[in-house]
Amino acid sequence: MNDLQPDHPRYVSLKLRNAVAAGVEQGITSVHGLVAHGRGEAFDYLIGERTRIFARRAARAAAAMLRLAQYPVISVNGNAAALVPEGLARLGELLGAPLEVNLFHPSRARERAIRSHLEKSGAARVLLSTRRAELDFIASNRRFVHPQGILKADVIFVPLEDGDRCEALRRMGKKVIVVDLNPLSRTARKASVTLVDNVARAVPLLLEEVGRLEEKPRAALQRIVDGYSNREQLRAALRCIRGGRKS
Ligand code: PTJ
Repeated sequence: MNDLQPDHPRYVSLKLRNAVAAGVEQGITSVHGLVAHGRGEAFDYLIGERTRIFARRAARAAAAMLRLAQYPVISVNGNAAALVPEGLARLGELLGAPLEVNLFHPSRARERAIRSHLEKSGAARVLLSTRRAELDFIASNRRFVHPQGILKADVIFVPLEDGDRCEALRRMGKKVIVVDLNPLSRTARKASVTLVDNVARAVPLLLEEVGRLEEKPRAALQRIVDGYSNREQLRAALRCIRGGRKS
């Protein structure tokens, strides 16, 4: 790793880049994850590398949806595991939800490395994919899931990924909350709630919101969910990227 100093003008961005590169070296992140991260960096640059109002609104709706869920599950890939392992472990703890490792680029060794990394970061229950349960409407490796995890879940939190599985999960009648810096991606457009933000900022924000909504009655949580429009927030994100409006 390079010798990165906190006074470097691009310190935070470079720190995250280092975390993903370290993930590859540790066998957690796929080499393709570096490319995906670079794409994310470009979008992050365009939104000013800070959490905008559309992400805050989405985080609130996401937190309410997770609080209302009967069986929430947190899906983890190689990039999310490298960037926010403690945050995901804490979210699982707050929600009483299992984490499930679900990869696009198949590798049993990487799945095991991610599980051990998440456990070291505090996760109580980490599931791996199985050949006993498959999702409908999807052909990629992501179709293999755990029967007590994504297959059973009614609400799934998915920090960044490709779009196929999001679409499949929605077609199976599940609610999907995603983090994706690209508001034009299929994942962003197909999700129930999309936080257009860096996963490194979005997960702490979501943790805060989930904590804040702990005591809220179900009817109030439902009103938050009902009042949210993902399409509107994606439009707001696009306006922000085009520089047409302060968001
Ligand atoms: O670990 P695996 O095998 O499951 O593979 C994971 C990757 C990410 C490689 C795989 O899912 C993939 O190829 O994803 P895509 O199709 O490149 O999509 C990644 C999306 O995440 C893009 O829309 C990026 O803009 C977005 N993204 C990248 N980094 C971040 C991000 N969004 C939020 N925060 C980030 N740090």
